[in-house]
Amino acid sequence: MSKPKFMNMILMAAMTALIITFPAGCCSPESTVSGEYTLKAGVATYEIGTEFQGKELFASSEVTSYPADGAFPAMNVYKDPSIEVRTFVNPGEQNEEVIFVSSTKSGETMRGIRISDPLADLKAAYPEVVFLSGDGSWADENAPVEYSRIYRFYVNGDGTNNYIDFYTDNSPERKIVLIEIANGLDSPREWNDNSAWLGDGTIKKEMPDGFTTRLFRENKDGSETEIVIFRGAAEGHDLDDDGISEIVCFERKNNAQGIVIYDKAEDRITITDVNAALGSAYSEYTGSIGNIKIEYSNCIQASITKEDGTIDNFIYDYCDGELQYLCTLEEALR
Ligand SMILES: [Ca+2]
Repeated sequence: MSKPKFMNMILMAAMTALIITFPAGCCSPESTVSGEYTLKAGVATYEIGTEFQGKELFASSEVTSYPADGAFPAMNVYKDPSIEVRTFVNPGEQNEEVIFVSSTKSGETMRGIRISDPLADLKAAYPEVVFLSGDGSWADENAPVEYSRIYRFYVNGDGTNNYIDFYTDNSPERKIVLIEIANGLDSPREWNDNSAWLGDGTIKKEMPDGFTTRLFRENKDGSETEIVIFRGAAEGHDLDDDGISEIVCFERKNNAQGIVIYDKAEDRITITDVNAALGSAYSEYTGSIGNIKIEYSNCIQASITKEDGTIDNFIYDYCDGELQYLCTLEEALR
């Protein structure tokens, strides 16, 4: 996924939500501004929520204007080789308010973090920073920046949804390749608190190359303990409906897929390898099957080869490391 598309998706989502939530003429939902949401770039300083002062700096650079749309104010996007700034043009006035600043070259935050700084320096300067995503962008010729991880910083209790995202590369030091500071509009901070798989906020997922999934534990001292690495993807699903997501891994082995479920029992991680447990050659999470009946859409399907070479497809319920037979796949389909 290329970077511009990704940000457009965020902005489009934000635009839609803003129209619903804020009445016309009100385009600055937060009332307080923290000096933390500031990027210094060369001689200029850009702070989220303040009036845009950089027009002359961008005079010879690319400026793209977007007209107002409903309650969503007009937007200008200023780009030069080292920085990008987006502004809202406040309705009824001609001043522009900074809502987004990013840099891949010369930007520096208020706590002195710059492009190329290693993750260790980021964590030292921003102890509050959290691992947001390890599903990066790789080797896409359209992507201006390739990154591996995103770490997010919020100022505690400042009443805004503003944030700073630090994108790192995949080198051992995890050097910062992009710093992005934005008005989060009305996307709540809680949206980013959805990764507590197994009810454990220290368990994280990343795909270091886009094909391989790595589950790891982020320790208090900033170090990481690897749980597993495998070819394939992982998703969180609450298979036993107790309000806590298990980790459903879609492992690719010998051109076949096997579901492996990570669960927690008495503070220990338990592992259920469906193909090994059932003797199946292929297994699938039923939520991935388009025409499954809703009552079977959070189960496991396994394909078991019989002695005569034909295949039986069965549906199983998962709970506490056990797979319980429910019905055939045929019966579970609409
Ligand atoms: Ca559960």
